[in-house]
Amino acid sequence: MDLIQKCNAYKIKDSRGEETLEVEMSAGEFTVWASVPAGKSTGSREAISLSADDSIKNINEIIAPQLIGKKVNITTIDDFLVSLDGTKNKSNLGANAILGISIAVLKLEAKIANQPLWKYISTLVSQTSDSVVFPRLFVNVLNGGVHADFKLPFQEYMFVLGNGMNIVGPINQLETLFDQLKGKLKVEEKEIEMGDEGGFSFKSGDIEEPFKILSELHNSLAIDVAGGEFFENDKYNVIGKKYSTEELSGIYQNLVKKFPLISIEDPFSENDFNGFKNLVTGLLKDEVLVVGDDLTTTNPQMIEKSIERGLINAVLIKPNQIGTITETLKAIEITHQAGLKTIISHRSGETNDSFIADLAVGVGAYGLKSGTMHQAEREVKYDRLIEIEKELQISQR
Ligand code: 2PG
Ligand code: MG
Repeated sequence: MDLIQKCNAYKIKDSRGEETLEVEMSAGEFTVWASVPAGKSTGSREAISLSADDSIKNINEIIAPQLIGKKVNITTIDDFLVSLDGTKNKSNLGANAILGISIAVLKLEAKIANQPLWKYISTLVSQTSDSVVFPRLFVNVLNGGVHADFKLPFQEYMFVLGNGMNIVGPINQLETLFDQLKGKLKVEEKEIEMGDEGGFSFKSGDIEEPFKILSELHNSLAIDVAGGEFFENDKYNVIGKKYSTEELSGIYQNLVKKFPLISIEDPFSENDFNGFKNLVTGLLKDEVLVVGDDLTTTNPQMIEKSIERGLINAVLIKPNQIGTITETLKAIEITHQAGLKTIISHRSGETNDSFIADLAVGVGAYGLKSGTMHQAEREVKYDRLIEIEKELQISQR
């Protein structure tokens, strides 16, 4: 019952209408599905994803025939996939092919263990809390940068909701806030469009404007600057004006003073280590999260180095940046053991797989970044969180 009997990959479309892959895998009476998202603002140290066609071919012709008959075990299968690929960045088989298999194996293993996925994941990592913690929701409601043709300078403007205790409350609050935001943008007669992650986008040349709008509705905000996307010739080109690292740092300090901004992701380009370091140690101290994403790319070594050098105080976790669940969990463990926070994240091209919701609860992540409910691919993650809360209430009865 715990041997892989069937493994097959095929093409599906993601939230941007682009092709990606889904894996179907069976062992005994159980069948599971896993699909893989794709990013647009990617870090250069991310594992390499191949085209949907190539990665599907690699699964069906190379990986699957060697998996059939193997025991469902995430550690040994991830090790096997890494050595079968044989490269440092998974460019041979494709990080997307490898991740599809890895998530499917984990889901099967949880089924065989007769445990909800989040619960099973919780047994694979050391826990930072005795009770179940729900992630705070980091919800990108104003989309900019490469996700919305640079209408707004920074890539993501987020509401931060919840306090780790429950999930239905913050989700309801999000719905109300999103409606209020829509009303406000209408009153201000903004020409709105939807960005890649289901948030609004409008053209603005004023760095403070999005913060003014959002802070009138809610008192906890976060941004993902995706600083590497507008870094050219040692300068940051923010809506037509060029800033040095120090000048951009000054902008962040000012924003933190004026607005309830609690978290800044990728404030600088992925190799601007001094920028990160000065922001964390000298300027913002512990008041504000400085989150590594393109800087750290869910890579255990890069996370370790960034923590040692004091470049960050929180880490974004995206399984497809590294390619296996085992390495993803290692990245999370390293971060938590250093006393830093993790935020589990979707990608801008998402699928209907709700896996990251289970991952966030299972590892006790501080946050989950999953966009608005106005795209089905993102809504399923919130639906799954609500389901997990129910599962928990039932098990505590
Ligand atoms: C990010 C992500 C997700 P993308 O930069 O954090 O919001 O975007 O998937 O395009 O890299
Ligand atoms: Mg990011």
